[in-house]
Formats: sequence, structure tokens, C-alpha cells
Amino acid sequence: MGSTKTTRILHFLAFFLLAGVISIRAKTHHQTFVVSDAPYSRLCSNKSILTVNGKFPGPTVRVTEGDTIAIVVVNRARENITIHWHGVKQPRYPWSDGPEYITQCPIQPGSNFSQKIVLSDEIGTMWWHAHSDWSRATVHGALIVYPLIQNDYPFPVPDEEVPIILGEWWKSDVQAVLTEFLQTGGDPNISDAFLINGQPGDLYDLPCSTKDTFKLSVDHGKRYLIRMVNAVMNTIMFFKIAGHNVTIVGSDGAYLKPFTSDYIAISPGQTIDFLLLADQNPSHYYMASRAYAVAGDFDNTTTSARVEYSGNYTPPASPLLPTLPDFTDTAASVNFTARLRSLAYKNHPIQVPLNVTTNLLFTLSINTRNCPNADCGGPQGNRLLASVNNITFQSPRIAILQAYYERISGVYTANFPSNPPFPFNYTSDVPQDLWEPRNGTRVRVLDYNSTVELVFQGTSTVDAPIDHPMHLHGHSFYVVGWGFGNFNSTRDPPNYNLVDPRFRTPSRCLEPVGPRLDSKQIIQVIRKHDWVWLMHCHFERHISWGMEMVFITRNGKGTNETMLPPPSDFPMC
Ligand SMILES: *[C@@H]1O[C@H](CO)[C@@H](O)[C@H](O)[C@H]1NC(C)=O
Ligand SMILES: *[C@@H]1O[C@H](CO)[C@@H](O)[C@H](O)[C@H]1NC(C)=O
Ligand SMILES: *[C@@H]1O[C@H](CO)[C@@H](O)[C@H](O)[C@H]1NC(C)=O
Ligand SMILES: *[C@@H]1O[C@H](CO)[C@@H](O)[C@H](O)[C@H]1NC(C)=O
Ligand SMILES: *[C@@H]1O[C@H](CO)[C@@H](O)[C@H](O)[C@H]1NC(C)=O
Ligand SMILES: *[C@@H]1O[C@H](CO)[C@@H](O)[C@H](O)[C@H]1NC(C)=O
Ligand SMILES: *[C@@H]1O[C@H](CO)[C@@H](O)[C@H](O)[C@H]1NC(C)=O
Ligand SMILES: *[C@@H]1O[C@H](CO)[C@@H](O)[C@H](O)[C@H]1NC(C)=O
Ligand SMILES: *[C@@H]1O[C@H](CO)[C@@H](O)[C@H](O)[C@H]1NC(C)=O
Ligand SMILES: *[C@@H]1O[C@H](CO)[C@@H](O)[C@H](O)[C@H]1NC(C)=O
Ligand SMILES: *[C@@H]1O[C@H](CO)[C@@H](O)[C@H](O)[C@H]1NC(C)=O
Ligand SMILES: *[C@@H]1O[C@H](CO)[C@@H](O)[C@H](O)[C@H]1NC(C)=O
Ligand SMILES: [Cu+2]
Repeated sequence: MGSTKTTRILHFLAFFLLAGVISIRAKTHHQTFVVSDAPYSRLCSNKSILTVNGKFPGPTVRVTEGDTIAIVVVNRARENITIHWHGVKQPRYPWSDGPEYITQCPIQPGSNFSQKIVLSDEIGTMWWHAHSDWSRATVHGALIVYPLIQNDYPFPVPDEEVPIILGEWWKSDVQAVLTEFLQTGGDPNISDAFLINGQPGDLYDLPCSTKDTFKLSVDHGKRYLIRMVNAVMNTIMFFKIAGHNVTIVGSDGAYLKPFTSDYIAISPGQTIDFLLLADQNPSHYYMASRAYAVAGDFDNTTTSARVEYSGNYTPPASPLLPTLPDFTDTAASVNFTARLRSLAYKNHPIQVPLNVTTNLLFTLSINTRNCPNADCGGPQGNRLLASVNNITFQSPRIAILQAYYERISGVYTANFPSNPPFPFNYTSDVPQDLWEPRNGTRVRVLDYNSTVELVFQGTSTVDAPIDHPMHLHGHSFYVVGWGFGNFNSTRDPPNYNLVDPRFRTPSRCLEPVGPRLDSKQIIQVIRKHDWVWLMHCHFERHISWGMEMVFITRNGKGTNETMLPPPSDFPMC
């Protein structure tokens, strides 16, 4: 389960959701993504993996603020696929968002789907990934959004930029890993390696992996913009470059107040942009990454790559390895994320909505359900599940967006609860009769232009609370607070940061575990909520267990306030 009952804390998080801005100047980029099985020989295995255009990681897509991407996804693989553009708000156009059975049915083998990706105010690094089963393990790549004016960065202009994608690798077929744990009801098999740009690196005892280790060649005195994506499936990662500090300048498609750190903590789904100044003695240095995990079984291996300075010198036989924070170093994970603050300057001002129209409190829980003969793989022979407000999401067979648009009844119900159905002390020992969730395909319907404050409340159901990197499709929000323990609606709101909270395109909200560091809750803001959008935990095992829910926004009254029609080749069910 990834955690033991050592800490008795809870985390909660609230947010408001924010509007998409309609772009003025839109260039359209035409691209084709061919999804196919391709052989991949890392870690001395000859298995075939699902790829886009035969590449792993997949192609980097480069665009400018406000552009549109017209992409034809061609499925030449043997399995269903969908592609999600993580962090893109897609104003009025949910049709290309990607999550299977939420906004679309899968693109089946032999079929195509023309997706239109509409950028608005997103800037910096985002990414795209599959949103069907566990295929995002290998079907992913970076999406880079440049400023309208070349090099118009609110930080020193880099000499070069380099995407770094963290990945997770199973020697066996990843869909088999999924099938197996859903069948047994237990935890998924832990992975065999982490990857930096598709390579495990030198620290694995596998000669075939070493020669391809990723190498970043640098010139002394130059500045490199690293565009990091965490495409790992199930763990938050620490990352560090030996002998160098870095300056963090952006995250999740928005700029940040720059700060210096000697390590990074990044959760699945998140991106972090940082500057590396090559100012140390010319030599070879390792960069390395491994999991942050409080307890339990997890992949405790370390992936590495190298920074290699140009010049005439004798490189060390063994480059300096960075000392990463300990697996259980909650302070290192939480402190890093607490430093992410909006840049809030003239070109990118922030305006935290103050008049909330809708207050929501969502509990995030791991659950269990009894199995016949107690023969499942979870605790006490039960089946592991997960829920939001005690509802384990049941995937429908017709996409919710299609059902909404065509008014097909019986696919979902509009009664997702605004509050936990049964309030309890979320951070205390939770009696076992509260562990079993309900099933449901429920959505929360919102009026157009709602301003929502959402508090995420972790619970110690089944086990001590662990992080849930929640991801909200289609919206930006402000993280106005966070903390440990039970959310208290009297004590906590006065402590919200309404001045420079982290502004995020739809992405991670940290849910820390550990000693109380801060009395704030994470809160964020939505303004216009456009139509059908998924919200889920970005730990893949948790979404597989049902930690997801859906928002639907009704059309507004104005001409710009209605959903656009679907494309002609939209994959219907
Ligand atoms: C992978 O395939 C190559 C070529 O067929 C073969 O030489 C090699 O032994 C295989 N490696 C493994 C680990 O199966
Ligand atoms: C692929 O998608 C189709 C359409 O939704 C569905 O009927 C089929 O069961 C899916 N196949 C698998 C293996 O999930
Ligand atoms: C990194 O920053 C720390 C803390 O400010 C400082 O002590 C250290 O010397 C710096 N290291 C490098 C390589 O600049
Ligand atoms: C990593 O986990 C394995 C079990 O999966 C364990 O045997 C090993 O001691 C662990 N190594 C470290 C460094 O914690
Ligand atoms: C985390 O922050 C706290 C409070 O500012 C500080 O005492 C602690 O040393 C920090 N820990 C790490 C690992 O940065
Ligand atoms: C909030 O609502 C109040 C009462 O409706 C109104 O007077 C105030 O101007 C609003 N403030 C903002 C920032 O919209
Ligand atoms: C919840 O339980 C914890 C641990 O037992 C306790 O410290 C805390 O005061 C309780 N909170 C409330 C609101 O009762
Ligand atoms: C969740 O719902 C189930 C079924 O109604 C109930 O038995 C359980 O007590 C509920 N748990 C919580 C935490 O509300
Ligand atoms: C919940 O849904 C699962 C999967 O559809 C089903 O097997 C199970 O019987 C349902 N359980 C309850 C309590 O409704
Ligand atoms: C949205 O609501 C705000 C107040 O919360 C209002 O000022 C604004 O005009 C509304 N916008 C639309 C498009 O309805
Ligand atoms: C919430 O906070 C207020 C103010 O600090 C306090 O009086 C109240 O007891 C708290 N409520 C709970 C349930 O802890
Ligand atoms: C609605 O669209 C028109 C024309 O495209 C534009 O001028 C106007 O600013 C838009 N209004 C809003 C609220 O976005
Ligand atoms: Cu989770």
C-alpha cells in the first residue's frame, strides 16, 4: 500500500479553478502520431513496447503561446489508445482531452482520430501521454510552449535547453502488470527500474544499459534550461545533479519566482523547468533520481545520467554521485514544493478570485472490499480500492462527454457529493467499518463561470495517509494553502495565500505526509469550468483503484460560453 501507520497526519487541499483565456493569434501545427509496438532493448530485455512514431520517450512537440496543434493519431498497435495533452485547458473543446470513457472512446487498432489541441495562456513545459489503461508508461513526450517573443523569459536566457523525462520500467509487459493486480486485488508488482530519457543508467547491474546512458554535454560558463517531466507511474521522485545547484523557474506550464536548490522533488504528472549553470570544474558528474516513498514496497533503485563538460581534462573513472534525500525524507519533499510560488509579475499577473461560489470538500482514501474466502491480495485477503468522497469510480462503457452531449441516460449520475457523506476524524485511526467504499459513476455538475474552492482531505482509511498527486483536466487553479491534519473551515481559510499562490495549469497538488510544517491548506481556484473534465490521482495504481471523479459544466448564456461541436472522426462508443 505504500505506507504504514507511523504518521497520523492528514493533508488537505482546496482550490479554485480558473478560466481559460481565448488566444488572439493562433498558428496551427500539423503533426502525425503513429502509435505502434516497437522493440526496445534496454535492461537486456527484448520486449516490444507501445511507442509514438517508434520513439521512446516519444517526440517532443514545440509550439508558441496560444498556438493550436492539429494532430492525427494513427493507431497501428494491437491495443486501444487515447492521447491526453497534460496541462492544456482546451477552452470550449473537451473533445481532444483524451481520457478513455470520460471524454472519448478509445482509438481502436486500425483507426485514426484528428485531435485539436488549443493552447491559451499555458507557457513553459507540459507533456502529452496516453490516457488508456497503463499505456502511458511508454506513450509520452514533452510539450514545450515558447513565449510569443523569442527568448522573452523572466529569467536569464539559456544557451541551450534540454528535456529530461523521468520514466518507470517493468521488464514484463506493463499491461500484464495491470491485469494481474486488478485480478488479485493487491498491489501492482514493483517496477524494475527508473529511467532518465529512456535509459536506466550506470547504476543497474546490466551491461547492456550502460552504453546508452543519457549524457548532457555542457560548455563551461553556459546556462542550460532543463525541462523536466515526471512520467513515472507510481512515485514522487527526488532528482539531483552532483556538485551543482539549480535555479527553479517554472512548473506545470507557468513561471515561478526563481529559487535555488540542490535537489528537486517532482510528482507524477508534474513538470519543472530549472536552470543549470555549468560553472564547476570541468569533469563528469552524475545526475540521479530515485523515489520518495514513506514506507512499504516500492522501486528503490536509482536511475542516473551524466553531465559531461567539454574541454581537455581527464575525466574521473567514476564521476561524483549526488547524495539524494532519503526515501522517507518528507521534509525534503514538502519543503521543495512549498517553495513554488507564482511569479506574479506584469506579463503574468495573478488574480486570485475572492468570491467563491461553490465550496467542495473531497476526501481521498485508499479502501478495501471483502473478497469471497478472503482470497484477494490486499490487507486481510481483501481487495484494494480507492475513492473520492467514498465513491470508487466505475468506468462507464460510453464516454461521459458523449453521453452528456447526446443526452444518453444511464451512463452516469449527477449526484457526486460536495462533502464527505460521513464526516469522521480523517487523520485518526479509522474504524474498519468505514473502509469499504461505494461504487458509482457520479459527476459534479457546475454552472458556467463558477468559482470553486476545493479542499482535498487525505484520510488514514486502511493505512496512514500518503500523497495523492491530484490532477484536474481542463483548468488552472491556485494552490492557496496546504497542511496536515483535518481541514478546519474556521481556522484555515484566514491563512490562505491570496497574494502569490502557485498558479498551475491543470496538474499536481501536493499532498504531503509528515510532521506539521505549515498550517495552510492547499487551495486553488477555478473560474470558468468548461464542460466535461476528469479529476484523478496521478499515481496510476490509485486511478486504477477508482480515485477519480468528473466535473461537468453547463453551457453559459453568452455566445462564447458553449461547448463547440465534436470533430467528424470523434471516436464514439
Ligand atoms: C535480444 O535479441 C537479440 C537478437 O535477436 C539476441 O541476440 C539477444 O540475445 C536477445 N537478448 C535477450 C536478453 O533476450
Ligand atoms: C477497445 O475499445 C472498444 C470501444 O470502446 C471496446 O469495445 C473494447 O472492449 C476495447 N478493447 C479493450 C481490449 O479494452
Ligand atoms: C549550493 O547552495 C548551497 C546553499 O546555498 C551552498 O551552501 C552551496 O555551496 C552551493 N553549491 C554550489 C555548488 O554552488
Ligand atoms: C530495496 O528493496 C529490496 C526489496 O524490494 C530490498 O531487498 C533492498 O534491501 C532495498 N534496498 C535499499 C537500498 O533499501
Ligand atoms: C524543511 O523546512 C524546515 C522548516 O523550514 C527546516 O527546519 C528543515 O531543515 C527543512 N528540511 C529540509 C530537508 O530541507
Ligand atoms: C464579491 O461579491 C460581493 C457581493 O456580491 C461584491 O460586492 C464584491 O465586489 C465581489 N468582489 C469581487 C472581487 O468580485
Ligand atoms: C483526530 O485524531 C488525532 C489523532 O488521534 C487527534 O490528534 C486530533 O485532535 C483529532 N482531531 C479532531 C478534530 O478530533
Ligand atoms: C462508504 O460507503 C459504504 C457503503 O455505503 C459505507 O459502508 C461506509 O461506511 C462508507 N465509508 C465512509 C468513510 O463514508
Ligand atoms: C462494484 O462494482 C464492481 C465492478 O463492477 C462489482 O464487481 C461489485 O459487485 C460492485 N460492488 C458493489 C458493492 O456494488
Ligand atoms: C464570471 O463571474 C464574475 C464574478 O464572479 C463576473 O465578474 C464575470 O463577468 C463573469 N463572467 C462571465 C463570462 O459570466
Ligand atoms: C477549528 O478551529 C477553531 C479555531 O481555531 C477551533 O475553535 C475549533 O475547535 C476547531 N474545530 C475543530 C473541529 O477542531
Ligand atoms: C467572445 O468572442 C468574441 C469574438 O470572438 C470576442 O471578441 C469576445 O472577447 C469574446 N468574449 C469573451 C468573454 O471571451
Ligand atoms: Cu493517490
